[in-house]
Amino acid sequence: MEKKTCYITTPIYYASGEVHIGNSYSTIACDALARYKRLAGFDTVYLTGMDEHGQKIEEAAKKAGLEPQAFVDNIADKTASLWQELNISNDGFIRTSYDYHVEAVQKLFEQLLAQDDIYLGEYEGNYCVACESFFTKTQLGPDETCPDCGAKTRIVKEESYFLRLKKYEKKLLDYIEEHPDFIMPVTRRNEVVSFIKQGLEDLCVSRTSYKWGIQIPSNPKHVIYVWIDALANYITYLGYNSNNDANFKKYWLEGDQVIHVVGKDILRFHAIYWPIMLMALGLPIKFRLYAHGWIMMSGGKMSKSKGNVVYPLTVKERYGLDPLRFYLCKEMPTTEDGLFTYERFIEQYNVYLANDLGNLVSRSIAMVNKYFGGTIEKCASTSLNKDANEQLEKIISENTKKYLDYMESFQLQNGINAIFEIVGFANKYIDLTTPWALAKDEALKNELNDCLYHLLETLRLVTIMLQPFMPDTTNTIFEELGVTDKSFASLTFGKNSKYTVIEKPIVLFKRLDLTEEYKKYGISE
Ligand code: ME8
Repeated sequence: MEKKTCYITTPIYYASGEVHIGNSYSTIACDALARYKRLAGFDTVYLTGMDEHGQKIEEAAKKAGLEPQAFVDNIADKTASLWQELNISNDGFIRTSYDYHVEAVQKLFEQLLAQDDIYLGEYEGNYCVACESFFTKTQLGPDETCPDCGAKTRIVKEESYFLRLKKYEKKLLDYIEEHPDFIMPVTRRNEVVSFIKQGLEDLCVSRTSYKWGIQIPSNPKHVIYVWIDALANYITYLGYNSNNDANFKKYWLEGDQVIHVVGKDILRFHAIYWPIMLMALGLPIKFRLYAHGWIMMSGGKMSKSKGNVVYPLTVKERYGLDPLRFYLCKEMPTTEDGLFTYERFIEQYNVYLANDLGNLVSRSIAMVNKYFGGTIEKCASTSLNKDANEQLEKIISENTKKYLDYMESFQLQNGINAIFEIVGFANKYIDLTTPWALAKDEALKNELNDCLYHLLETLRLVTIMLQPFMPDTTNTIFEELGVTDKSFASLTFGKNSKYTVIEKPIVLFKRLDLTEEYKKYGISE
């Protein structure tokens, strides 16, 4: 049977800033989702990339004394290698300055123009002459002054192209109503619905005030508004409007799942402009949108001016990559913002990774070595351990199901919590069955075997489920357990009948001492 397809995308990152742990979240979270989907048997394509056009980038390049292309080349290289350092398993890395993307966007713009979904009109707004920029009413300072330089703005009219949003307002609302899972979580969906219900204005989709963008072929003094350009990446990458659109057919038109993951700040673009663009192009909307919250610092938003920016490689160098990936996925709830402080990071690291998981691995392996010379086989369940075994197996089967359900709907925090329900109980199982006491009585060899087999099976299942979050650590645990089948097909208790474990497991997570860390790094956040 052909595998089902799944196409997962992150937003494409602006080529003007640096990736900090806050905005690294979208990519790390999507990576966990993509790894999960592959394990769940989907033919998965995971796309990320760079959003390289627009005035902001043109200005940043000028400041750096570079041509815009050279400027973005540099940032794209750095970002792509950062994703490698963070073990991101993306299949594609699109850049909006790539020729194939530019050509495909030009074609779609001209199509929308020809069919009158885009029309030439006049943009009227508050303009700052010194800054050569338009500002919306909400951006303006007191007395309609420029928010950047403080000068008085004036009302200026400029020729511009507009995308008809109003025309599609009702159709979009109907679509949202008929597809309750289109925008998740529900709170974000409600935000979108109430925004649309206030009435949509046609969207200005061209600019003449800067050059670094995709030109409109039929009127080259205009460049295409950066969001039209950027949103289209999701289909141009697949070959839409090119002479090889096999992937577009396979993963979009005939695809089983298309998932866009975005931060809450760019919800509206993805939940309104993008589906309307697709409707106007006569394409199926196809995607499901998951909007996540933000990673905040204890003092609020991360920003250079506050001096509270934390970079992922700093955390990786100090504490390893997997703990960072784990922390971010575990800390971000489905509907709210998440928090990053070193204090909390260290606390979570100690509780979940060093204590709960790390100890379970090392204790279990040590006992198999000590009592069975490193090899253990499946045996019949014994009456002495009956209650504990039943409880453990019940917790495993309930939480495995929960994990699969949560992961399917991008609830990563809940997914991790389900795994750690199992880990937590497995540690308790050791106290309930007291293997060290069983070991004292040769007549209880079977009971001891039964207990340790239960522990190793539990660890195997936990490790399979943790793979999307901690790919390196889980590989190490698999090696230590001597397990080669890492697939979801083996995600059932009792599937593995024999273990030969490593003699000396490494310490996966060394306990951290907050005071020591303060001393070393002077961490203030
Ligand atoms: O928005 N916590 O790019 P971007 C969590 N180019 N997520 C955060 C965050 C934080 N503190 N700060 C930013 C763009 N993000 C556009 C996208 S797509 C067609 C064009 C998230 O580089 C943000 O919400 O500003 C987005 O999902 C991602 O980082 C990239 O943001």
